[in-house]
Amino acid sequence: MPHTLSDEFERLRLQVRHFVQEELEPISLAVETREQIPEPIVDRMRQMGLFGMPIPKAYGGLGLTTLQEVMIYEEITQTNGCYRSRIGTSNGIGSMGIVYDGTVAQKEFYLPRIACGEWSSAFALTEPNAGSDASNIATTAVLNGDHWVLNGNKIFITNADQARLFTTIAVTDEEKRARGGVTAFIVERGMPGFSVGAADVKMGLKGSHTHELIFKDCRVPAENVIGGMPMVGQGFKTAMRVLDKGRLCMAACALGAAQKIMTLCTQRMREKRQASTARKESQAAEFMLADMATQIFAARQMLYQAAQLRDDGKQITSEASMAKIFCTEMASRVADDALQIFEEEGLFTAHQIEILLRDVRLYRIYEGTSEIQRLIVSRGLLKS
Ligand code: COS
Repeated sequence: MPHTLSDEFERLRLQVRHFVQEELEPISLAVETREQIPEPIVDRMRQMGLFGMPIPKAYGGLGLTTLQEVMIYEEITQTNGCYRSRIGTSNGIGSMGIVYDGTVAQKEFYLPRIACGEWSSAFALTEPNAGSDASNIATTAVLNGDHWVLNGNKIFITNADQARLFTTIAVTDEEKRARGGVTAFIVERGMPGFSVGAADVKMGLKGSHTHELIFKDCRVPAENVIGGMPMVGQGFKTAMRVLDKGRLCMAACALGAAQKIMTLCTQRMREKRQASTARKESQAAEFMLADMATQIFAARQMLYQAAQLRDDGKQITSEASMAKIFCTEMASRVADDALQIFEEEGLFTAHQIEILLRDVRLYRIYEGTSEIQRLIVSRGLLKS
């Protein structure tokens, strides 16, 4: 697979690796228990440009390719997964709709603010009756003069507490729905009729919060349709394209977490060997470790190739779904085996395995369940 990585990128990768080892990992347990990333750490991420990774350089971002971006996510997920979520939701699903389909004015206004981390963004699609079945959303937007009026509720919205901008998907034509009747809007915190509900109490990614969003006669200026008037009705496609790439990033997070788990298991088994406390089931643990390495190797090839295909301008809807299925399900198996290797001690938070086990489980649900990914892959096959 041809991929050349520039010296500039390698410097960034090394910088992120040191940042993870020296600044993120030492406080990752504290972040887990306090359920909060300290703001000075977020500032460091801003300084390093991490909030602008996939945003084009013309708008103040780093302009990374997809392959480079997934490689950086692999680095960042060598520690608590919530750090990635804080950055990746904003420069990923929260803002990519503007990168893909936004007007020049929208790009010029919003992207530099997002790229430098001054503004965070979030992606508002999921609703109580429209999780996997995204085209079933009930949030409506009705044009009234020079404003759209939005009504409805969104749930499980990651980073809603931090975000200033919400890429919000709403129905603008009940008849057409996913085929010409759904529109993507830029909703800003503070717009009349918009509010953020209480944080959800959830399993995993404790330092990354999800909330309900409430739109009650929320007035959004007409110019805040992503892509302007020509894009009214085209928001479902925008959302699906955003998710295509989001799924590659999710796969990268799972891969990074699996790598981290394998590193912890390797260290653990070396320590046991040195202390000669290895019990007779150690060969079983060795086999588990070998299976981890094999699956991680396969997952990495698959993800890198899917990312490279995207960088080559190919449609990667099926490949993104396959990579997400494989990487996230692999990470769950790896985490489960790691608990066996760590035995009782794996249950203790200090060893991190139980944190990682919970976190990677979420990746099989976030940005489309494994079942939805399988549906996308099989539909693609049957269609072609
Ligand atoms: N890129 C561009 N366009 C896409 C697309 C993609 N990846 N996927 C679908 N579309 C287009 C289709 O081509 C179709 O338009 P045309 O009729 O003009 O061709 C339109 O969107 C409707 O597509 P489809 O018929 O496939 O829609 P469905 O309602 O059957 O739903 C799935 C498709 C199941 C794939 C979608 O609902 C989905 O991804 N659900 C999961 C949502 C999700 O991941 N939620 C997680 C929370 S958000 S973080």
